[in-house]
Amino acid sequence: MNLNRHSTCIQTATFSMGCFWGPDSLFGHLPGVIHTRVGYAGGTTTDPTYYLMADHTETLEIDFDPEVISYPTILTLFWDSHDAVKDRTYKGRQYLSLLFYHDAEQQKVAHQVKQNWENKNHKKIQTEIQPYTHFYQAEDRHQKYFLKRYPKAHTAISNLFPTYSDYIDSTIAARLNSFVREFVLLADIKKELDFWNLTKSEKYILEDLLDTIHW
Ligand code: MHO
Repeated sequence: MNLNRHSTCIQTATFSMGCFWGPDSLFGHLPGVIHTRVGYAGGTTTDPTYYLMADHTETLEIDFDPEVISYPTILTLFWDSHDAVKDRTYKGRQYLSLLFYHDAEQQKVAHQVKQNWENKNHKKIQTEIQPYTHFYQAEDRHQKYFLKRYPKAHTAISNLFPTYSDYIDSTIAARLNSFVREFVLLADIKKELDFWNLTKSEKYILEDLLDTIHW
């Protein structure tokens, strides 16, 4: 099954704002956000891991449909949801505030939204805004981290997918990883399913599962 929200035009946003578990669940519930993944970016070493992160930073990457959610909306939530004003070097570069733009348009918008945020809040943002070069996906245990605290749900949903990485990459896993942190109601996820590219039977199977899982 391809239980993903459908879109013909997908863009990617990549940013760092502290421990990546939290932003994964915060951004995962937003209609228009199709995939989320956590990883490492911004450093100079190749193939970093959690224990060998070197000068990389914990980073969230999301694929989104700009017709449903705009890049400025994403960036406003980014700056509203972490402290980008204070010095964040207490753990080297692990928890820095970073923003990686994917093209000239994102670069322009990033500086505009930053300026607006500073004017509104009368504070100076320290976020490093830099061109995207590479994102290294983190180990499976860090993906959809909070959802994994519900092993029955985790197993039931993952069984719908051909591979584990299809499940980790799915819109439904992103939404449920938000739901368990109370960023979204199950009822709202169910309503949203009408806008996904599901067949009748896929929708039925998913709704039935959401109704019967004991959270
Ligand atoms: N070690 C911290 C943060 C983990 S995060 C993936 C904790 O256990 O909360 O950096």
